[in-house]
Amino acid sequence: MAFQIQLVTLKLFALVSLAMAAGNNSTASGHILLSCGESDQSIDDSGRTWDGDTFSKFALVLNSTASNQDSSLPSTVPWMSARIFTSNYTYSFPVSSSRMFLRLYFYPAAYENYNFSDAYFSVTTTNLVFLNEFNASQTAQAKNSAYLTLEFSVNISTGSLDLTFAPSAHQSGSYAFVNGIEIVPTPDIFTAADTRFVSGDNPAPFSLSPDTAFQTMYRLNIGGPSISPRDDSDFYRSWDIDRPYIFSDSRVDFYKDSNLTIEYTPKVPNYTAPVDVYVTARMMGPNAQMNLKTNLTWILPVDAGFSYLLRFHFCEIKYPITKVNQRTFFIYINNQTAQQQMDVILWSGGIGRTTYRDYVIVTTGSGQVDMWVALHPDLSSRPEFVDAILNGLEVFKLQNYGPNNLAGLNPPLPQKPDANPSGVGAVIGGVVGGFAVLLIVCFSICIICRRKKKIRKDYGNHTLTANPRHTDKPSYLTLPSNHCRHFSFAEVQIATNNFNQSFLLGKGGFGNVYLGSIDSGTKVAIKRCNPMSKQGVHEFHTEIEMLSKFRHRHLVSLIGYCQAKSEMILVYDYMAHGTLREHLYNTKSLPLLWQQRLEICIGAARGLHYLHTGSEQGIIHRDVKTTNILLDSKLVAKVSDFGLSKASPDIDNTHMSTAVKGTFGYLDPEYFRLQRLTKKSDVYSFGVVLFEILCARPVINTLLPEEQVSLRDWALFCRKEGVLEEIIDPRVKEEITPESFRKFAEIAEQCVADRSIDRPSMGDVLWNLELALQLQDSARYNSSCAAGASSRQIIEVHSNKPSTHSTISAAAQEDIFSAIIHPEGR
Ligand SMILES: *[C@@H]1O[C@H](CO)[C@@H](O)[C@H](O)[C@H]1NC(C)=O
Ligand SMILES: *[C@@H]1O[C@H](CO)[C@@H](O)[C@H](O)[C@H]1NC(C)=O
Ligand SMILES: *[C@@H]1O[C@H](CO)[C@@H](O)[C@H](O)[C@H]1NC(C)=O
Ligand SMILES: *[C@@H]1O[C@H](CO)[C@@H](O)[C@H](O)[C@H]1NC(C)=O
Ligand SMILES: *[C@@H]1O[C@H](CO)[C@@H](O)[C@H](O)[C@H]1NC(C)=O
Ligand SMILES: *[C@@H]1O[C@H](CO)[C@@H](O)[C@H](O)[C@H]1NC(C)=O
Ligand SMILES: *[C@@H]1O[C@H](CO)[C@@H](O)[C@H](O)[C@H]1NC(C)=O
Ligand SMILES: *[C@@H]1O[C@H](CO)[C@@H](O)[C@H](O)[C@H]1NC(C)=O
Ligand SMILES: *[C@@H]1O[C@H](CO)[C@@H](O)[C@H](O)[C@H]1NC(C)=O
Ligand SMILES: *[C@@H]1O[C@H](CO)[C@@H](O)[C@H](O)[C@H]1NC(C)=O
Ligand SMILES: CC(=O)N[C@H]1CO[C@H](CO)[C@@H](O)[C@@H]1O
Repeated sequence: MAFQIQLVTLKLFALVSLAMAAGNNSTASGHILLSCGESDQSIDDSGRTWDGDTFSKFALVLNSTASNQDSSLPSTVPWMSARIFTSNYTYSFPVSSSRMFLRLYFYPAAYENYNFSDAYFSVTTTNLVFLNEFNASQTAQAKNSAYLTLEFSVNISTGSLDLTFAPSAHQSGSYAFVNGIEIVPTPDIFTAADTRFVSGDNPAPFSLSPDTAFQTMYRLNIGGPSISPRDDSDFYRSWDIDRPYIFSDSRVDFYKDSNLTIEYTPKVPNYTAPVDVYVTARMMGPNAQMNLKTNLTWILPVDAGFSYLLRFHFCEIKYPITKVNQRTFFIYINNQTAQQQMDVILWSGGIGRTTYRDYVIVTTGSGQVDMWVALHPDLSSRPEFVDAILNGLEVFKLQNYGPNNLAGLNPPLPQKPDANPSGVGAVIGGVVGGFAVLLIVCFSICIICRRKKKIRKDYGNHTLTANPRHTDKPSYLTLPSNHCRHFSFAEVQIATNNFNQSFLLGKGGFGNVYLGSIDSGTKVAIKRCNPMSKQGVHEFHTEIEMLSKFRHRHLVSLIGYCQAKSEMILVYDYMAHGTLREHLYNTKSLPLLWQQRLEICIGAARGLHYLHTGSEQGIIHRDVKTTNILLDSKLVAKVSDFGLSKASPDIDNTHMSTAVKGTFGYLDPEYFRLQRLTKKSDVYSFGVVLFEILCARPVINTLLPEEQVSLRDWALFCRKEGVLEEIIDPRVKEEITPESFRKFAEIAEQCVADRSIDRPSMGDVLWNLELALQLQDSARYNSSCAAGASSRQIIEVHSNKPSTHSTISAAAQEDIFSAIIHPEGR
């Protein structure tokens, strides 16, 4: 028997090679399209050519034709002919080592003497189960379809894909069948992406193993028509309509503005998804108040006990949304926050440009469960529009490890949901459930590593109550006006207990900053400008104008001002943790962890990126330094001090000549030399900030030997000599991973390049800092998983109640965290 199977395999190998040589040149590229049970080439209704696989002289396998043709079949090829297997049979496809789509086509019908109810089988490769005890007829019925195309993505490294069809051993008289097999080589379209693992409200970076196998569960062209394989010429994928899965009432579909062309960016190659996916989208609709009351929700049934990768495709396609912070929203998966402040423009770089985001989530239990995908406006950065958008969605099931498995249970039939589970099913369910627990344990360890619990109350109290102008929600529909709250001098006196010295937070050339309290208890920082200071009336007005125009989570918020007699007073949100510098050196505060430093850098970079891109012209801050990056009670970074800021001139003329202002040590030498100010001047200063954070020393220290006086020059020198590690802050040396360090040093170096054209944009800096954070996190994840799985306590918690782990770890995190952020109860 074994000998015979071997023989068949060899024979087919030759046959497929032959077909490849004889067929069209698409096959030469590795694309295999096989109509099973056919002897000759045939062409389907969309014009694709299928090779036959007939070699019927082997009694083991039978070719057969379906006895009836369902009217919904898209084509007779490959659906009407089938290969029937009454015992195990292996197709062996010669493939070049790569990732590939494997598509199996099934039309469950009666084939001559074979009754469809006896088709019950598994499909496996040497090390992976694709389908187990598979009932094609039941699966198709559950999908309310006459036929099925199952798509898998596998990374084959052995030069041959051996596909075994095995009739069930648990049911006598069962047989296996298949109508078509397709193999399409693909590049690595999964593991290169920046993937987040969703758990609780705290998504963590996640890396997929390059050999993980996937099954496509859904591929939806959101808000648009279905797209047939012919129209997705890269990989012949099918994109379905999303209408059957929409749960919400408020949803509108859109087609792109006619004067817009879709543009792929280097990070999103054009094979990621066809243009037709991006030209249409679904949004919530024009009614802001309605949108705040609802979620835009899709419900997608999936197999429980697996992890899923969800890929969200985005592209802004309607004017006037062209800038960051015009539309930001939450992405929820299974009622957990996968993404806050999703801003399509921020990720894509502009209207008409494509982008996507990947999230991984675990489902528990067995059988089928509903996956909930929802979008909701996120107002925390005060976007212009209260809405959300989605252009495409793909959901992939990830293989379980242990026994490598992708097979779920047969889905229940719609009419009688409790019909199926046989003894076999229950056993599989148990085993699958077991893997799920293992998976969760591994992930949860990773999550415990994350100290910081994201706190989402921000928009509830901070934004809405801190600024009385914004208490009624529809005002978010318009850009904030130029007005902001006016305080009388008496109000300010009361708030600061008449500028009581014990309320003094800090002093500077500009004047004093006091802690104040307004509106019965809201803490504010009150800056009383010294009329004699260099920061005169002009700076005072610039600051008010900038801060009332530009509002963002990572820019300090101006609550109001007071201008009376000779007084110029500004009232800001209180930043409980003061300036970033206070946490770096010459301080009694506990040192910030490396991860916190990265998060602060990312926050500040986001704020600056917003300044640079958030308006038509963009704004140059001109005084980026660690004392102008403030930290709130949750250590969220906020860029402050806009007194020197300038609108950058129009896009064609990207510099402006102006009297040099700024802070020594952070000052762009090119600006100094040429008197030309560009956004890259801010990038330079930010690069100096990055070195300051890394090394925790002043940017100019005249007490040091001459070559070390300037931090920037000294750091570049050390980097050139390959000894930068030696001058980094000893307090983070242990924690920082080599990969994260390398990335961070590389960004900082690029930022402080002599010539502005060699410096990256703030958007690139932001992107790379996120990568540095991910490199820090994933190293942690790897080491903890390797060290990990022994944590019994966690195993027990998870096997009972999967949802409790975030609470437990969060509590543990909170302890550590509050010890760090409340040194001697500032
Ligand atoms: C092969 O491709 C050519 C064009 O490249 C096409 O004209 C021809 O019909 C194809 N052959 C088959 C059998 O599909
Ligand atoms: C298999 O296919 C060939 C050609 O299509 C046909 O002649 C033959 O009768 C088929 N065999 C069976 C068992 O259906
Ligand atoms: C298929 O099997 C079912 C029961 O197993 C039977 O009722 C039905 O008549 C059979 N159909 C054919 C075409 O043999
Ligand atoms: C497969 O499902 C069909 C219902 O679609 C059912 O009639 C049949 O008995 C099932 N076969 C097996 C082997 O469970
Ligand atoms: C057929 O294949 C299945 C699954 O691959 C295996 O469990 C079974 O032992 C095989 N049967 C024979 C007779 O080789
Ligand atoms: C396939 O897996 C190997 C390791 O098993 C990996 O090196 C390679 O990059 C992977 N290829 C793709 C396209 O994912
Ligand atoms: C495209 O058309 C919209 C109005 O439909 C307009 O606001 C926008 O400025 C136009 N853009 C270009 C580049 O022509
Ligand atoms: C994708 O881009 C490549 C070059 O980058 C080009 O050759 C190819 O035709 C493009 N494909 C599509 C579908 O636009
Ligand atoms: C999400 O919440 C809704 C109710 O708000 C609930 O019906 C649904 O079951 C939840 N989904 C999941 C996957 O927990
Ligand atoms: C939207 O979904 C999230 C997550 O399930 C839920 O917390 C929130 O209450 C929902 N909001 C509305 C308005 O339904
Ligand atoms: C069937 C067919 O068109 N085959 C051609 C594929 O391409 C090679 C060269 O790349 C030709 O030699 C074949 O004739």
